[in-house]
Amino acid sequence: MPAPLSILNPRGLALLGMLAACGGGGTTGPPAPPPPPPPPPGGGPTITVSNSFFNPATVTVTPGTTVTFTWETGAVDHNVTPTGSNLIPTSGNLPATRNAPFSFQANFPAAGTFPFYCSVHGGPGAGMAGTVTVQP
Ligand SMILES: [Cu+2]
Repeated sequence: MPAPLSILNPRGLALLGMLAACGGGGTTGPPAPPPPPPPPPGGGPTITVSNSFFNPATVTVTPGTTVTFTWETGAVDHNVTPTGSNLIPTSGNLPATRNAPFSFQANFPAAGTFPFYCSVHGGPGAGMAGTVTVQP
């Protein structure tokens, strides 16, 4: 007389274990949202160079911040001239006028006040002028 087939033989237990393992690994949720766009280099603000003003004209940042000056589309004949002896770090001075598209970055490693103007459309503290204030 043959032995009855047992449902609890070792092979059957292994099969049950495999079925259980398949239950929890699925990825059925909605796809993850796309990551946010990266911050600008240096993490600092952008000053837009327009016809004929800086926007914003004044920014306040902490030491180590990089400020980006970006010529707005259509902006022509502008420069960034430091007022007095407080040269804008990194770039120092941009005496030559530039037309869009143009952009440059200046890092401000230390506290201070850095006024600037466009020598074509402004003067020290007047017209097309602005200030970067760096304070801890
Ligand atoms: Cu200008």
